[in-house]
Amino acid sequence: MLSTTEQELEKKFQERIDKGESIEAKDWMPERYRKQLIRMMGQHAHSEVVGMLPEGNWITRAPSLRRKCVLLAKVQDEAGHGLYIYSGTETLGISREQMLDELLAGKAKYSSIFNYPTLSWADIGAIGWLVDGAAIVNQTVLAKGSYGPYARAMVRICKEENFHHKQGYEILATLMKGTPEQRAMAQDSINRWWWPALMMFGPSDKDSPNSAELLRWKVKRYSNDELRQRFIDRTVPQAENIGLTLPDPDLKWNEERQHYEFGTINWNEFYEVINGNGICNKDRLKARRKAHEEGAWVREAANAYARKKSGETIAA
Ligand code: FAQ
Repeated sequence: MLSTTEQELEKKFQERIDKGESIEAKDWMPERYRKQLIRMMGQHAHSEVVGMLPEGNWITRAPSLRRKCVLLAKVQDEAGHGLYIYSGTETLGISREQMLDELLAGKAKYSSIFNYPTLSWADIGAIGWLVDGAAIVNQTVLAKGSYGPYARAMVRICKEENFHHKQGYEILATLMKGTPEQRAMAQDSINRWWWPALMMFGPSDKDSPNSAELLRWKVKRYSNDELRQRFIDRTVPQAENIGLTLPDPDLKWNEERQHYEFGTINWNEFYEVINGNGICNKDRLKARRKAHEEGAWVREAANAYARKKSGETIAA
């Protein structure tokens, strides 16, 4: 039960949101708003970091020096995005250590998409084109969300994601101009990544328990289904341009709705993946735990250096 003062504060808070004001870290906010943001931003930060693993898998096998440099830079960008969003989440009163503990204990979610394996070089193209493409559709809107630190992080991140998207599309366009084997590799990759990319937008609106609250607080500005539709509408013509077939026989343009219709998503698969039973869930967590343990000395050294520096400042 909220006290009268809290009810009054919540009312004023909602008025600020409705007027389109940005909420900053030191502003009053309902506990639930804080919790929802910690959940969503934490999951987002974890996604960026775990998202380095499928692509990192191909750095040593990139087909040319140019491709290797570009992939290395992309993976490094994702690390930066993770750090940015962790910092943004810390403004809400949770520490990075707490967030990482939850991830490593298997309690915190990260995007379903990163539990699929990268089996061929074309998968690096598919991730850039489809996964970054979906992330851009989602994040361009999050950049207009109500929580200032998150929205501002999204502006910068989206700029980088645009490069990622283009490099993925370019990889696939190049393969599609290549030998029959290269074209088959690109098509096989899209056959595997298309449906999981659509699942990135979350469950359909009727099954999305968090959407109503997040939309009311303008953290989300569009629903999961609206953004999924936007992504499909943008992506189908891009596939046609380079001769790729999206693996959905029900995909067709609806002139009246001015949208593409599409087939049924396998929600059973989605829930299996987000509940830890996807193809790579266990491997991803194992890799993160190993990196965390092996990086302990770096954290210790950085902390010792920070202590030394702050001691010097106090002495001065
Ligand atoms: N995967 O009630 P809703 C990237 C969970 S970044 C896993 O609809 P909400 C960059 C959801 O958390 C990709 N779990 O939830 C990159 C909730 O569980 P909970 C990440 C999912 O929050 C590219 C439950 O299902 N982007 O790709 C997923 O309103 C290339 C019920 O769902 C973001 O995180 C999912 N796909 O809407 C990096 C963007 N969908 O917590 C490397 C920010 C839903 O109640 C390489 N997040 N769940 O136990 C969002 O926009 C939202 O959180 C949604 C979900 C849209 C993902």
